[in-house]
Amino acid sequence: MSRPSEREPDHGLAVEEGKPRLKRPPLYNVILLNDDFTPMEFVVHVLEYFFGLSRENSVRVMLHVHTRGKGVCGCFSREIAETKVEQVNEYSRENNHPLLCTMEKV
Ligand code: TYC
Repeated sequence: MSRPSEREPDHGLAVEEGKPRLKRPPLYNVILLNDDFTPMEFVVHVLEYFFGLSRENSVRVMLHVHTRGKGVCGCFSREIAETKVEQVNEYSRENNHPLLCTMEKV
């Protein structure tokens, strides 16, 4: 509650301040999907180039996707996740690979 002051007299009214209702923006996992045709080396390169993963982590994520069907490349705000998905899908298309990237709310 704000206190009365000489500049802002309260005229005897007790006024409760509203709670600051700030919510953190939702986060999205960017997901890579497995397919039978994209070369493993291309997937590793995508993970290094677009997601800044080390070679070691890129190989780990690629093998996870290869064996489990899908895997998380990173976690971002909606706008950043959308941009990564578009960039990866466009890059894969340009290189004639069927690799697909998508996103899921965390
Ligand atoms: N399954 C692919 C192969 O055997 C490799 C691969 C891994 C493709 C991950 C896509 O997201 C992917 N060449």
